[in-house]
Amino acid sequence: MADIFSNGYEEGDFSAWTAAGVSGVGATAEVIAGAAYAGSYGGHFAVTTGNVNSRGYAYKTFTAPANNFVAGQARFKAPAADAGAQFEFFRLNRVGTGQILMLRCINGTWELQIRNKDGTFTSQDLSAGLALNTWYLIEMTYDGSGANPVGKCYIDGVERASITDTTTGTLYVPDQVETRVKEIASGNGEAYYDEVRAADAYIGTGATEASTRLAAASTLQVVASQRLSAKSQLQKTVLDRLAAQVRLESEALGRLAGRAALQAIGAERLAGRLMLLKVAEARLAGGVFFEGGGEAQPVPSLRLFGLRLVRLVEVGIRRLGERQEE
Ligand SMILES: [Ca+2]
Repeated sequence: MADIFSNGYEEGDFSAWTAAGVSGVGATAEVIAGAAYAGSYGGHFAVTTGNVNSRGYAYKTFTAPANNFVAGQARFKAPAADAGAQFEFFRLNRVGTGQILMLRCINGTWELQIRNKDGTFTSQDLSAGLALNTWYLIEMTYDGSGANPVGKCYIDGVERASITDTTTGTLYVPDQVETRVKEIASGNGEAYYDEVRAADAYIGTGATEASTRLAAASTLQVVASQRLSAKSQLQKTVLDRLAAQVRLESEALGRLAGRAALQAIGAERLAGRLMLLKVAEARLAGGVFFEGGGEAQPVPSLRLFGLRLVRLVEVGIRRLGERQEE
């Protein structure tokens, strides 16, 4: 399925259309915000009562598809003013010939009308009517690929009418889509249109090309953001590894510091032992101990030994003296 034409009146005017305007008396054709189904604008068409054959319209002409299949689709809303009116609405036309398929309303009955190859017209009521003041997705398809052309009307993706043209004559494949209101007999006729499309196959309720593009763009953004997320995950992993490495190095440093502290204690013990060895050496060498290059000092224990010895000698002398006096 390929779109031939797609327009939601978002230009704010009919500049995307081949032609637009009014014919007769009491007719309106305008692009207004109040007619928007989507976006900011929609097409609004109206004819006041009593102006038979007056119309407001906008049509887009294109090259008829080579497969002889044309679909026309639009968001469509008929306001309460249409009750009891007889009006023409959505159409697929053949330039130079006129209407090929048309949605119209006769006193509240909605019908599809087809132009047969022999130039006669056949109508068929839709199997379900359209409520007023309600947006519908309307679609008409003309399939001229077989011996007998078939015209169909779908409402919200459900087939509501199907007419097969069994006449003989000239095949006219539509090459124009038209949003319009034309008074057939009486009443106030009015319609809102938006998101009008023409395609070379049944369009259905799927997304418009524009929304498909938006969806594709958003998918790309999702992919991009997933890649960013994956990249940031990798960066996080690298950062985690760096943090783990720093932690390991910090622990190793702590162990080194502990070892250094132990070595310091060991060095102190060694120094103390060395001191004891020096004292012992000094005792052996004659009772003096040199510390830090200072004066020779008697080793305290030797001095005490000496003092005791002196005292013993004194005591011995005194006892000898006392014995001689006896
Ligand atoms: Ca719109």
